[in-house]
Amino acid sequence: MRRLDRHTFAHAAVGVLAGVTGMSVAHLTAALLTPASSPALAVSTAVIDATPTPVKEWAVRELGSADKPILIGSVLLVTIAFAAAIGVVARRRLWLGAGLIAGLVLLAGAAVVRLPFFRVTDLVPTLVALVLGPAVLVLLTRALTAERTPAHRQDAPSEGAATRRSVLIGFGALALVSAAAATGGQLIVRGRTALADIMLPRVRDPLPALPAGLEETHQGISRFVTRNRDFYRVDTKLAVPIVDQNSWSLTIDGDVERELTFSYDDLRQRENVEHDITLTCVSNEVGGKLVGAARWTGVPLQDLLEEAGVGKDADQILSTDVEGFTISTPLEAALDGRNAMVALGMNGEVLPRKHGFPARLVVPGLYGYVGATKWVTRLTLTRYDKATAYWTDRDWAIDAPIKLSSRIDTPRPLSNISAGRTVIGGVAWAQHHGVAKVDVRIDGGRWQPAELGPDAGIDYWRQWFLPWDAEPGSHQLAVRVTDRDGTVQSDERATPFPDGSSGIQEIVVTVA
Ligand SMILES: Nc1nc2c(c(=O)[nH]1)N[C@H]1C(S)=C(S)[C@@H](COP(=O)(O)O)O[C@H]1N2
Ligand SMILES: [Mo]
Repeated sequence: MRRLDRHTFAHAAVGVLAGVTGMSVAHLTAALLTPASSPALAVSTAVIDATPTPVKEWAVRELGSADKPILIGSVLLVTIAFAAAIGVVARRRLWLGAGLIAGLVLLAGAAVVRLPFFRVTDLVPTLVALVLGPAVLVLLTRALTAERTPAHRQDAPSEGAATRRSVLIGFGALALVSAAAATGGQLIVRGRTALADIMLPRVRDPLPALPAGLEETHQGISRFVTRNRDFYRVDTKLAVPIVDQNSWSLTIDGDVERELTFSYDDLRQRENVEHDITLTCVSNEVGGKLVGAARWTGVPLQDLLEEAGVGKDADQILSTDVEGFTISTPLEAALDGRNAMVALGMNGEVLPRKHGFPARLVVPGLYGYVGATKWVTRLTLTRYDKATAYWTDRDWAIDAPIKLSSRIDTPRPLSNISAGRTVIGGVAWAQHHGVAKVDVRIDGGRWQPAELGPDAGIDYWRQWFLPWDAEPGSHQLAVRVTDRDGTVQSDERATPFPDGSSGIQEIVVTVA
């Protein structure tokens, strides 16, 4: 019985190695071609697409930016479990095992074919896995069986030991090859994402440099300008699209007088402008982290649309990214004079790949899912009753202005701080209306006005702080913002679905 267990383990390990070798070498192949066509990533993408909206919303909320690694990790674990079982099957029925591994790879192939931007060459990584997986399974299973054959054991013990050694060496070598291929794939993708040599277009009338923010004087308050590397990221991609700016273009079509197509250089050579805009995700909870503020460089969206000639029927801009993902934006938001733009730069740098290189939309006042299309390649003027977009197909609101909100950054919720003079501080936003006032409430008392940080316009957040003589004990701190039209942040609690969270953040801290 014991021997049987040990052998079962060995065969399960063979299955795992076959699965892992296939997946990792395929991943490396995909890294050289189209990263998202890696079979493991394609299956994860299919899982995302099949996930119902409430579950997705829960995942973004509870897992934040860990949602993708957790998803991919789960897909890998399930695959490895299947591969282990197949390894055990192959011990007695070798060709059935090989067929099952091939079946597993073909399932992943189906996920690759379903990718929205699928081209036939995207199947190359799958083919690599289709050859490697069954081959490794057959060869290792045979080697294991040979090692146990009585002929070796009795007649030529030294030969048996040699076979065992070569089996172990084979195992080790394959494990190393897999680790190297998977790591190599990741490094290649990272290398391909470097954008060091591209220059940002010159801006005709540069904005004055932003003043120093409150973070310089009050530790713990979010930076006035979110650094690109700290900027939140929300999208459906498991592999950041790697777009070649030289073959990329932006087309404006649909209900327009003339269809226009701009190359990357066309956009760079046009008059570029700068705007300070705070971007927020509809999935952000009150007090959450899915918000960032940056200075964007790019071309006014209105100029491009007017050049194309806006038709009479259109009421939405359906934007499409390089992989076919869509976002719909109310046309009015592009034409009502707000600083909507096709952005090429972020905080003085070329748009990072994660944030949409070569170009993305930024529409002040709208949540990202209705106005901030990254890797955008097409703007189609159409009607809401004719075409729908990715998130609205998943029941999120069609139009979604950002609700005004405020957040306490310091002290941290549930933290322990020492008694005495300290500050309560954070950020508040009321996009496209502007922050007029931030109030803080301590232990349910009266709302006290906080001091505001520098002002970068109505589309940009404000930092705020209130000095506080903290006395020992447990305290409740709340914050609310009022915009320049006099609208006060609502205390009515709403979940992010379907059109953004509302309510007042209230935290508890312990002072000792
Ligand atoms: N192509 C593409 N653009 C996209 C998304 C996406 O999934 N795909 N997500 C949107 C959402 S929901 C948000 S909140 C913003 C986030 O932009 P950021 O990742 O640069 O912060 O991008 C928007 N643009
Ligand atoms: Mo979002």
